[in-house]
Amino acid sequence: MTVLRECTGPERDADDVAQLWQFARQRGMDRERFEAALSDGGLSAALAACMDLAGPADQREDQEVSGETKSTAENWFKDTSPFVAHDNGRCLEARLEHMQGVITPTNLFFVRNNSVSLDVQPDTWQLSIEGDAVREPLTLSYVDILALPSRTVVAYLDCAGNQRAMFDLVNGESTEGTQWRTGGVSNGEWVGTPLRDVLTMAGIGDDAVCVMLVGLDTESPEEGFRSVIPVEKAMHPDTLLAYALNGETLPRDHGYPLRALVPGWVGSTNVKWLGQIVVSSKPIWTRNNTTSYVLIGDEYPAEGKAQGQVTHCQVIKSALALPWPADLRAEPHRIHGYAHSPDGPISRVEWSLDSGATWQKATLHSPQVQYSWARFEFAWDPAPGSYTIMTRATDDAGNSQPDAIPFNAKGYLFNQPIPHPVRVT
Ligand SMILES: Nc1nc2c(c(=O)[nH]1)N[C@H]1C(S)=C(S)[C@@H](COP(=O)(O)O)O[C@H]1N2
Ligand SMILES: [Mo]
Repeated sequence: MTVLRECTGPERDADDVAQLWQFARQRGMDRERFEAALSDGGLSAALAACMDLAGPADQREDQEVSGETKSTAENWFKDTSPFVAHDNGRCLEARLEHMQGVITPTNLFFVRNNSVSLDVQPDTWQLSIEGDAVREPLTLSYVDILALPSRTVVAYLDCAGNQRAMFDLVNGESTEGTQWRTGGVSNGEWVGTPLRDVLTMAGIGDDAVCVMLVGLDTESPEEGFRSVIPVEKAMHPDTLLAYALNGETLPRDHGYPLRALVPGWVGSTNVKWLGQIVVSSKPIWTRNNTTSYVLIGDEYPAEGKAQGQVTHCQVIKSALALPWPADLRAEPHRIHGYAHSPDGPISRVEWSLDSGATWQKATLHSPQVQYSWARFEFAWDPAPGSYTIMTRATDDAGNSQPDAIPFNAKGYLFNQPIPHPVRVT
């Protein structure tokens, strides 16, 4: 497509080739063949040659080992054993205690599906950009997207329902939905093209108010899992159409070939297996901003056609990287955990053994880049007994986890300090 050439200036060529070579290599192409395609027909010829290959090397191996297309009842592509499975195996909760660093390895990255994981073929896949607030509706192929200028963003992805089980476990209030404890969140390094570049190419108008991102899922409660974000967030340079996670092609469970990355916003806005983008001059009301992902409760006034207050940004949280409950020996430990806030870097994490009557300061591991979470640690040398350890995070903007939050029926955005049960023997 001509779009490719118009959006890649000559100064980007070296970058684009390096990026494409990384992609080609993952699909099992050798350098000689890559160079040949490149000199024959440039970037698009090299990409076309990649498309002739079966798929990312790691995923191909999976299929060979099992001797068939990996399709358990739940259609996972990744090994599900490191996770806690929920909803008949439809959702995979990460175990924070398996994570050793700041970036969550892809094999430990949580998965939240309303449908099953899709197996999309990139050579026939297309993304359409349409709606009454674009002047030049567009259709882009995978090849087109990969050739656009890219951006790398480190960001955590936190499900609106992460920590939902705590409404019950901590506050004794039962809520509807997947009973995530602390692992409906992970932190990744994403590469993609800024959504705003694609919207600009499509001639987005001044009258645009919102952008609807639509997935290709056929089985989710609404055909095509979708999410509506305001135009300001859609045009933010860090909002991406992401095709890589942690240095590799985006895995199928995480939305291959293309997903939205909406940093700091609830997980559901990060639509996977994208197929369509609708730019609208009027608000759009759909399941995911009227009945789902909406705070329904006395303290939350309803907005528009929603049953309550629509979720957008995530909230400041912290959690320990320990099993629930944790069993520890009576000896010195370094206890770890993670904290994140959409409003700025974490400046402080404190921990308490007496349900928040007194607090001690934990150490933060490293500076936080972009929308990354922070890893923290503290030393603890317990005697045998039963404990709860509570943690509380504060960010640079002065926000702290609140002592108590109002109930909402679907259990979103829990962020009270969690009393994590620990037995020491
Ligand atoms: N197409 C599609 N996109 C989706 C979903 C889905 O079910 N279908 N689930 C959403 C929800 S609720 C979350 S929390 C995140 C989870 O992303 P992950 O599975 O890559 O961790 O994806 C979002 N994007
Ligand atoms: Mo979610």
